[in-house]
Amino acid sequence: MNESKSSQVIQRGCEGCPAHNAANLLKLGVDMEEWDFVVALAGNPNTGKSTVFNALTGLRQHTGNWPGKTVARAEGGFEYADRRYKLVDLPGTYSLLSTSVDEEIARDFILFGQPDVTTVVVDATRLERNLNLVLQVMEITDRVVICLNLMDEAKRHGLIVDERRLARDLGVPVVPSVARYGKGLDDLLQAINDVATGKTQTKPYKIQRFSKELEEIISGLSQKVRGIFPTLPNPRWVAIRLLDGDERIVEAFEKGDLGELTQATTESVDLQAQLSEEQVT
Ligand SMILES: Nc1nc2c(ncn2[C@@H]2O[C@H](COP(=O)(O)OP(=O)(O)O)[C@@H](O)[C@H]2O)c(=O)[nH]1
Ligand SMILES: [Mg+2]
Repeated sequence: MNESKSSQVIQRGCEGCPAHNAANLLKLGVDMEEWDFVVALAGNPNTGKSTVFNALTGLRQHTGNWPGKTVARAEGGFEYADRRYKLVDLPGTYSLLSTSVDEEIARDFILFGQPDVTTVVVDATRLERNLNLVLQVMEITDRVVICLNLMDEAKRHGLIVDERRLARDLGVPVVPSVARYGKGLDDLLQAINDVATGKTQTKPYKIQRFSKELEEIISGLSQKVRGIFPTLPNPRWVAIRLLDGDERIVEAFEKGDLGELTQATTESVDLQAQLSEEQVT
């Protein structure tokens, strides 16, 4: 796998400083007052996400709904290496392309909340299908840890997964686990802590590489997006979604949702109109 140079889109603050956006998280229903770091749990349905969540948080959890949605949310907390971690269970999804409310919730949380770590729980027996989501998450954030779960099932089926090779190819930590029996979860905590604190610097493989012409257009549009929304963590990703005609992102632009979530500059309205025209033509 080749690394795409042009896709280093997330800027880190100081090493070891939290990366999350506390103001956006509050709008997304997560109050970070009592916590040092926030970890999002993503994954396809039935990969053991809830099992991991329960194992890590024990009884320190509560459930509610996502703000403005009828989708249930579980959140909880744990402490590790003297740091207080908030863990948020995202809806189980196969993709982040926002074709459903679940996907929209998961995507908005990662995009706007900028969690310190996004842990993607994957099913080791269905790696190919699961990697689709992993690659999409890695387009939005660098701060990813893979929990390679159901390793007992993989073994039972005679599947050998080379987790070291996978970690090298993906450019992020991969931790094998059998969440049902609590196996591998200490290593998972360590990996999460290392990414949260900046001890591990990830270098996620980016799948999206385009022709020179298209790269130039993306780069120009990203700069405009950045100009309008200086605090947006990933203008390149937003530019690609705009060019792709992603309805949710286009709508967010038009309605100014993106602005609200990311503190747009005051002259944004005209440029927003200009941008949405540009992406249609
Ligand atoms: N064999 C095995 N089963 C697991 C493992 N992790 C979770 N499960 C089981 O897989 C099923 C789905 O787990 P759940 O946590 O609800 O998945 P979610 O849909 O991703 O939240 C449950 O019956 C779990 O007990 C594992 O590592 N090995
Ligand atoms: Mg679940």
